[in-house]
Amino acid sequence: MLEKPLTSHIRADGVPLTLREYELQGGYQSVRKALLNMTPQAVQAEVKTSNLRGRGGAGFSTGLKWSFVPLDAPKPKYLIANADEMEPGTFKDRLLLESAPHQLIEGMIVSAYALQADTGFVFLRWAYHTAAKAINTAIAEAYQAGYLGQNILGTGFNLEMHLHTGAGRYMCGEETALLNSLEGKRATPRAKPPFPQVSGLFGRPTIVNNVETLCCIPHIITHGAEWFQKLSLTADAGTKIYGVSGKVRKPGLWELPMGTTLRELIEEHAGGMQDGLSFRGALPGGASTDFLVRDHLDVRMDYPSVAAAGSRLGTGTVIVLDDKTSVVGFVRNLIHFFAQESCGFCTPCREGLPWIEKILQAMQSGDGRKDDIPMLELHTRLLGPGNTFCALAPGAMEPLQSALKYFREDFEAYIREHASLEPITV
Ligand code: L3W
Repeated sequence: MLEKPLTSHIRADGVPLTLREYELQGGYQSVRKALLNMTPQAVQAEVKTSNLRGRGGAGFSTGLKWSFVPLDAPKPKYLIANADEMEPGTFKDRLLLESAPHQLIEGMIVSAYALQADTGFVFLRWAYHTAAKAINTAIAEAYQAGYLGQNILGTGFNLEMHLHTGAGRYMCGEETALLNSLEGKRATPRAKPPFPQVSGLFGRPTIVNNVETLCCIPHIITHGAEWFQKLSLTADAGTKIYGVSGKVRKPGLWELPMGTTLRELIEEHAGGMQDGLSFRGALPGGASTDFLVRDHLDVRMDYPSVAAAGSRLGTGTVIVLDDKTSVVGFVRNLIHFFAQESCGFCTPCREGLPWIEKILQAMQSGDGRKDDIPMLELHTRLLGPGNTFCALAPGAMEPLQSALKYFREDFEAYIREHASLEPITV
């Protein structure tokens, strides 16, 4: 049976399969199995048993999230694929969207059936033009084949599906900001509770799942929860599409068993560091995670193991820091991104991130002051969990606080030696 289910239908040239080609390779089997032979409750139970956790960054149990949707609530009910992939260093959903669009549509049909949702949206990052074409074509083909629309496979189940491209804001990856955006409002997050499962799009029950999460669903339903669990090396089930970027020999994406070590990812799959460089640290799951360092190379890349090492698996797409890149510049670059992408709704995030960027910029320009480090540390707390409206600013503080912990001497050297450390590549 498939060891790499999510990428098994992806051709070497990346061109997506047509619906017919996809069906010939076993595609849409799970739609037949679920709609013709299973109750929505049974589909939900299988997903819950599979231990699938959300692949967008938070790792929340998918089965548990689904269970909060009132099955008997009147329609409309919505299912949204969060395809607003903008986390720095993260490009895993892009692969699935561009090269395996029918897998996502299949996952959405089965998930919508399990939730008794009647409308699906793919909320797509604006810049993903190739993905937009692929998804539009796949949706049209699925309508034509009777997998979408009214009375699907003669079962009486109806599902309409739409592609919605965002305006290119990181904030829209946060599920409630995404909902506001989809409603035509400014993309600021909403207070939770109520969670979208109960009151989401236009106040109706709504599930927002990441693309990779939804792409696991057809395989769980076709092959079973137990099979899915066994794909993993650890208690967190399934495979994971890991990525590595930074100054490694072969940056890229690989579908591997959940729990593959950081060392295997970097040394084996990414081919190790480029000539003349050595590994200094890595952000394991996109930019809004804490650094792991050399001592952590044997950490298994699953949710609890990375958490035990003081970070988060996040999106599982690793950004590597080498010994010739300025740590201060590396972190400043990330803070610049988060400052630019702040929605401006809450003060710590709106005012704090540009302030931090200014301090780091001053350090790099040779104007660093002795009290900059305590000031940065204070800000990691002021913008930390509990002090902001959503996870954007606390996420942005993760690389900064862990850089101050592991690479403090670099910040001190900038202040001591002023600009003499420049120019260093970022
Ligand atoms: C019901 C509760 N539902 C949580 C649900 C919630 C959501 C999911 C996760 O941010 C992270 C963030 C980024 N009753 C619930 C509940 N839920 N408690 O579970 O919720 P949450 O709040 O833990 O996280 P989030 O707001 O979804 C995601 C981090 O991921 N990240 C960013 C990734 C960004 C992308 C992108 O490019 N679009 O992937 C990377 O690490 O910092 O911490 O559905 O409703 N009691």
